[in-house]
Amino acid sequence: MSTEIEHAVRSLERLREQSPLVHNITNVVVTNFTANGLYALGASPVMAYAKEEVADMAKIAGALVLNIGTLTYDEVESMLIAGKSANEHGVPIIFDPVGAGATPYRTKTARQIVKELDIAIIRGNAAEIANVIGETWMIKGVDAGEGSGDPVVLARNAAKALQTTIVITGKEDVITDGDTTYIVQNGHPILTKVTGTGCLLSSVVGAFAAIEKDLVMASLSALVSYEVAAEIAARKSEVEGPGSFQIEFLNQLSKVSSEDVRKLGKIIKV
Ligand code: ATP
Ligand code: TZP
Ligand code: MG
Ligand code: MG
Repeated sequence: MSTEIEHAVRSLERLREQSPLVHNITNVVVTNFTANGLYALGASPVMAYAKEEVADMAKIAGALVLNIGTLTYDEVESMLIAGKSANEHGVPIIFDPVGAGATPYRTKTARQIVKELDIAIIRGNAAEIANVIGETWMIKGVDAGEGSGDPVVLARNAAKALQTTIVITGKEDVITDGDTTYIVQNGHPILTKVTGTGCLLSSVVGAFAAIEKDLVMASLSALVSYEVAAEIAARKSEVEGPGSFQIEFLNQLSKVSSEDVRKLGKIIKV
């Protein structure tokens, strides 16, 4: 796997050199954490929601991230306007279908977004991805519930059905465009105790997609860098729980090095 790890290392270095602008239309829970996480890693975040400006912001961004965590009618309208502008200007769209399957409105909206826009990458937990493509998988609010399916099969089905790159996260993560598939084995369980670690990851995937045209490799580079940073943060002796982890994780996103990624990155091609 050293070729892929070297690719991830180069992408991380390029991201820090280029500091791409990432336009986020995200939820009210994670807005500040997302902006700080993108800054820490080396990207430039902007949050812009007004329908009067989203088309203009999306077209100058390196990536557009749409996240339906606390969706409202007006926000969905802005997402569609921003998304159409991004598509017209060749800006990759990353979609996080937070809570798809939890309520009929979320499910309907997630399906509307993937139908009306050309989405580059969808990142979610297994339940969210299953519900976007009409498969059943239990979901509890915004958290993945127990599912009996195989995430690799689910991810490949979703990639083929939606013609996009799919990233399903959990204890292990699956990345696929339907043909090429990787599993990432990094991360730490404490990530599930801090809200927004999935949402921030979707925006980090956006930052990598802004500087890397191969969407599978962009996703792989994002996940390995992010999860190695999380592992290092979790190991620090002063991290006693989710509160200090959240702060230390931001520190480590800014510090995670090529050597760390080489030493700790764990990926498998399947
Ligand atoms: P959920 O709401 O179901 O937690 P999410 O959108 O918050 O979903 P996660 O699947 O929790 O997203 O993924 C966020 C990050 O946490 C990813 O980098 C993922 O690899 C990591 N992660 C999640 N669960 C674990 C785990 N048990 N062990 C290690 N890393 C994990
Ligand atoms: N409720 C609506 S959005 C949100 C919550 C708790 C944040 C979800 O963040 P993540 O990254 O999916 O855990
Ligand atoms: Mg979570
Ligand atoms: Mg989520």
